[in-house]
Amino acid sequence: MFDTRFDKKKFQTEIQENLKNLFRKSVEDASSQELFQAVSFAVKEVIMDDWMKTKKTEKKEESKVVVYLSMEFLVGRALGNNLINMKNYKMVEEALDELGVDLNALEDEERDPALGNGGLGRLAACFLDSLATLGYPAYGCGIRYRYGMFRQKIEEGYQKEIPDDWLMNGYPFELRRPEYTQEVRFGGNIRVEHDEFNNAKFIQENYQSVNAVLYEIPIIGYNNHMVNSLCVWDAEPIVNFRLDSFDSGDYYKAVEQENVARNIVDVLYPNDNHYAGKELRLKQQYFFISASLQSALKALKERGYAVKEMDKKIIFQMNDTHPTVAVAELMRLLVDEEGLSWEEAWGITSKCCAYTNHTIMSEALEKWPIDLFSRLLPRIYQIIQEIDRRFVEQIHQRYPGNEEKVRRMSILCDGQVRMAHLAIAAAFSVNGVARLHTEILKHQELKDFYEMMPEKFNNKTNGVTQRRFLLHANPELSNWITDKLGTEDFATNLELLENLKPLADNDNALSEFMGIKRKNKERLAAYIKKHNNIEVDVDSIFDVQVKRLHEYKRQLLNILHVMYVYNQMKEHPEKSYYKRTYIFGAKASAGYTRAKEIIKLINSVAEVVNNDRSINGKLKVVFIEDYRVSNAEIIFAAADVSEQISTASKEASGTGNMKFMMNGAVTLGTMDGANVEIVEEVGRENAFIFGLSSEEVIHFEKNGGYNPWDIYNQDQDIRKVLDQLVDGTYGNGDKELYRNIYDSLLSPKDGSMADMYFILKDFASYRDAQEQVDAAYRDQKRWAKMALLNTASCGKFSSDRTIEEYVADIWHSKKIKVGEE
Ligand code: 475
Repeated sequence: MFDTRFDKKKFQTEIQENLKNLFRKSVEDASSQELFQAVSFAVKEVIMDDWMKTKKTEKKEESKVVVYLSMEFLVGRALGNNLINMKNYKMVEEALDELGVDLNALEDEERDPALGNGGLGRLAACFLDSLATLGYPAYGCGIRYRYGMFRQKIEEGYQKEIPDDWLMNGYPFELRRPEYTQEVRFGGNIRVEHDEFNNAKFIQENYQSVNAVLYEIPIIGYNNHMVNSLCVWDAEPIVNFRLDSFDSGDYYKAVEQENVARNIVDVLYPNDNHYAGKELRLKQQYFFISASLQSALKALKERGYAVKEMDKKIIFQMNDTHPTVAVAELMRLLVDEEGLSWEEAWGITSKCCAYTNHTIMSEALEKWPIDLFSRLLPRIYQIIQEIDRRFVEQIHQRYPGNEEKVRRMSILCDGQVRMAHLAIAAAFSVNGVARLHTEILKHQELKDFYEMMPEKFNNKTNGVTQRRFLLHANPELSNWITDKLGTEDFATNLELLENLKPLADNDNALSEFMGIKRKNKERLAAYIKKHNNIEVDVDSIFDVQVKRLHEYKRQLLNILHVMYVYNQMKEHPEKSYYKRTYIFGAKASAGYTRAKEIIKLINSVAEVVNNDRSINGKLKVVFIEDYRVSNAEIIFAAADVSEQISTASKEASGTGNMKFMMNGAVTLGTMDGANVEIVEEVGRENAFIFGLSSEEVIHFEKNGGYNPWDIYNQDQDIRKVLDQLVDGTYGNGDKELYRNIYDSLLSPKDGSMADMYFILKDFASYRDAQEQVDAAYRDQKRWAKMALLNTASCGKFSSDRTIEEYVADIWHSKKIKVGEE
């Protein structure tokens, strides 16, 4: 079904017009990039009408709006996704085909807007897609980074970071909205003045300020004409160049201001699950929060509401602690600017703010040094002091005399501002992102808070959008499902996939299903040939681990196991091994040395293994450069095995696991994060589960770990692999290259716990699970069944389900319908 409002002829003319007006060219002499621009602007033109209607309807219906505050939105390419959601992909493909243009090739011209690191940023993007699709008025608020996540190059096996100049050719879908510009102030001092009633007024003086300029990016609902906005803020100097000040000192001041402003939004910090404590990062946080809240407050008033009605009309969902200054900024706006009493303001703030926790990794906890914080945000700091004073008073009341409690729970402690504590004290809702994760929050990490305020805690298991990760990423499979179910409705109701379950006993369907997998493997093989110049066998098992590189995610366990398999092949050439292609994709944060060493190790193993003719190509290792949303789509569709092997308790949820499952890959994983729920849905017999449980891990951690030397001494295969880290096998003769990795597993030099992530402890059990994978794959029919049942059982993991839960339990907002005028 096509959207009738999209007229093919008109669309073609529009493209030609755009080419003429933008580039003075015709279709024949335009470059692919120029065509991409012309087509995107033509698509945007169609979007505009729906966008205007959405805003109108939203006002008319007096909707409560969800404001999703996030430092990251990893939206990925827009063109193809927008066409899918507008239900015009095929029509545009045809229209372009008639002009002799390939839509697929044009899609590759779009730079991924990579305004996020990994899971947290991509989740925000999936949520926006679901909100629009379900018809909920919503705004994403974030930063228009000049440089997004760096582009990764692999040189001699090492990661190189290349700046991501994603705006180089301009971004056709965004809209600059200078009329919404907000001023944001930093630094200076606070002067207190008293009015005639002796009310204190707090006046910020000697501050530096910048303008926050709004850019809107349309977020298109699926087949419903709804268009929400992703609002990203750019920073500009307030003092503009004035030629008449060219000769005076003002000129230099103007240039200086320009720099101060520009560098705020220069770059996305490339840390995933890690807090670095950089002043500029705090500046970024306050910059986009202040701009977003000021403009939300203005919009509220413009719509004719009183400030006191705010909690009926707006909800701020804070994506981790990064936007948590919102709590204090809202208090500042309500008390200092709107003249509300502290109690009134707190009543509103605590009804408007909700907080999502995404990680229990201690190195990710945001704790700002008070001196830095109070210097940059003097008034915000005062407000936090008052919030803390009142919160501590509550703790005292509840636990009289328990100073230890106060020390553990207060917001300000040991010269630091603990952002998670601020978020929990202020928010009416605190949620984890998978059932296990929420339980760990309640009973371990945030135990004190849960005990005192159990009503705030709730779980919202993550989900992913099937529009991008099934319809767009895997058109072959989507078409097949449509055919089998006799409906396309799974695009908005993923639970319908369970009707595929009977096909698990239908040989014909199974072979069709695996035929589609094979086609997708061919597509990935072509990508690998083009980018890595490695030939991979599409009849081998595609065993894939793609995600950010982090020690807790244990890419190291995976590659050590590959080293083990390779040893086995060499030692026992008589044994049979099912052909396997181990595929990795991962960016390491630029400053994360150990993660970079692991990338180098993977590439070294690839180099050795792929060039050893004696194993007859039975084993290949591929490291896909620059893993990002666009190539992820190709990778998920082609995977047989989904590696989800984090140390139990460490991966809050995982969302890649769901994208693999949707595309018929079988999970090889630990009982961690959402894996637990995936296994619950698909059945344990349709996954490969191994390793310590989260309870066991937590128990070992509390008791100072275990002794990895026992394993080294007892298991000669593991010993051999470990020795190979320091005997030059994979270091081109350099024995020191992987010494740090070796030491971290057996005897860390920095006094930390040996094998912190239980890699050796879980090795044997992982090896067994891998053998089960091998055996299961040999039985082609059994494998096909498992794969199909994974797709058929993924219904729960649509972000549509997640969003409906947020609405029902936290946001309480209402759907709108954007109709014809
Ligand atoms: C979890 N990122 C996944 C995903 O809920 C989970 C970014 C900047 C600074 C510090 N940390 C980050 C994260 O913490 C993050 O991406 N967390 C991830 O959130 C969505 O599925 O398990 O690791």
